[in-house]
Amino acid sequence: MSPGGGANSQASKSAKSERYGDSDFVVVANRLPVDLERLPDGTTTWKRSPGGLVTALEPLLRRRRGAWVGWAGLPSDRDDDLEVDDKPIVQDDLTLHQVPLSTEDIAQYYEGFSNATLWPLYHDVIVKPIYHREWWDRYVVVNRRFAEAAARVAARDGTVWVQDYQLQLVPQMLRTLRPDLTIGFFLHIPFPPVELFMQMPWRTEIIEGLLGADLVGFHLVGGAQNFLILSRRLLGANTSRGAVGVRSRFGEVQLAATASTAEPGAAGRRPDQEGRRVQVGAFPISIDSRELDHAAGSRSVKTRAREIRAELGNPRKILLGVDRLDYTKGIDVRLKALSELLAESRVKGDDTVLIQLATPSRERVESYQILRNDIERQVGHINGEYGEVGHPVVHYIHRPVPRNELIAFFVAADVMLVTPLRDGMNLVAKEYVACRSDLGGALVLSEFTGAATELKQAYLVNPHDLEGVKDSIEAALNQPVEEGRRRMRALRRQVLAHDVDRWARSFLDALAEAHPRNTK
Ligand code: GDG
Repeated sequence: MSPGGGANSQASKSAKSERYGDSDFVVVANRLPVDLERLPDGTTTWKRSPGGLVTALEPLLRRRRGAWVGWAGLPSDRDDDLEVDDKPIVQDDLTLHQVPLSTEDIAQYYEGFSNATLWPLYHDVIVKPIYHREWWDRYVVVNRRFAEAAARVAARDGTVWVQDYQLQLVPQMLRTLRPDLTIGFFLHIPFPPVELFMQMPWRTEIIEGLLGADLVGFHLVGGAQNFLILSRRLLGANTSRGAVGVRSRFGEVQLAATASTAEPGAAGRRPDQEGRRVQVGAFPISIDSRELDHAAGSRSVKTRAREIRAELGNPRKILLGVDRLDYTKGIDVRLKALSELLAESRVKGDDTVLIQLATPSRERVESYQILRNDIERQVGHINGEYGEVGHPVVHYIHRPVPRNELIAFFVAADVMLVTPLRDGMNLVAKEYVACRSDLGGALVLSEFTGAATELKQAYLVNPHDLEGVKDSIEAALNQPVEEGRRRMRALRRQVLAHDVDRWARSFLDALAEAHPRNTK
């Protein structure tokens, strides 16, 4: 075991690279699929936090002696106590390896570089990215800690799948430690246009970090395309690409013998990287559609959906928004649109309500605090102008709701509002569709979500065009029943056929093919 960075990290590296773990398949993500929670008496307990990713990967993890490497969600007790524990936690047959983060790591690697630098930069600079050298340094240190943990866990010639923007340096670091591994990387958020990415002071290091993988996956072809251009421009790599519209295996980067592919901080060229080929693909993520379809059809959910409508005073129409409270999600856009529709009497406050579920998110990051104030001011304004005592127009809930309650909201809602300014995919849009086996409801969906490329029969809107958003909300509220059914039928065909299992399989199949061992 060794600390995540610092002087003895290099020395311990070579020793580590000789050790193999016993997991043939390893997922590396910032968070584990369980949360460590502190109880009032000071002790801790594990709470399962099932997301789409773990649902999709669980069968694979079980079949292939799999393991998950990630942070458990609580800061480690002491900043000097950052040893990665060799003893895994086994939870419901899942083998979990904890990567500890200190309070400083959380402030600089997670809240800082991940969520105040990368997140805004990759989402079209909706807020200004902050570039701090200390944050970057900590990002490198923590990425190395994750890479070392994965290197220890993975079996000889195993497969490691690294997830998301917090861990973009891991593929390269892991390849240095364990050249025998097949390494995949998937980015869950958009990969930005070249002009924006070029702002990043550590742009070359990030591209090099990603190119340590055998396969780099994005939601959309556009992201894959941006990545190919940057690999060429920043590293002089040769690139070739498939036809636009091809879903996976979009293109290829060949690392030229002359390009420097040194690990950040390491000196000299890396001969083992020369001439390597890296596959680049588009793999739009999805949801467990059948499970949701089934849950939404249950008697208890249907009853709860009717209760929700009754509790709201049986309004003619229910609008719904479900988002993490994030400035990318365009919650302000839909509130402004609703406010103007009410002012113009195109929507009546006495027969229409909006439920906005806004899960708390990144509350220590300043831009999120500003956003929360802004959203709550808008909600107050609408209710003050158009609500009545006991009948607010906007029902705003700033806490997570249980999964089954969320499904009941989806079933109850006449119009689902998904209006992000930028979103890698947006699973909420797909979840709403999966829940509507009654073919009821309507989806208003921003063109700036990944989901819009698949959900073409939604009411697609440009969130920057307020009049357009208003017109679409009005059209969705007043859609003829037959038109609504026709649209929903087509949307459901797409979402049910392309589920998260298909996504995971297509990525892992492409990854298996991408490794040179399998293509020679
Ligand atoms: C990132 C990318 C990409 C929300 N509120 C509650 C709740 N949720 C669930 C939703 C959905 C998930 O959280 C949110 O997923 P999204 O895809 O909408 O958004 P991000 O969190 O930003 O996810 C995104 C995704 O990664 C996957 O690649 O699609 O573009 O930004 O599943 O249902 N769940 C419960 N209570 C809530 O109050 N139970």
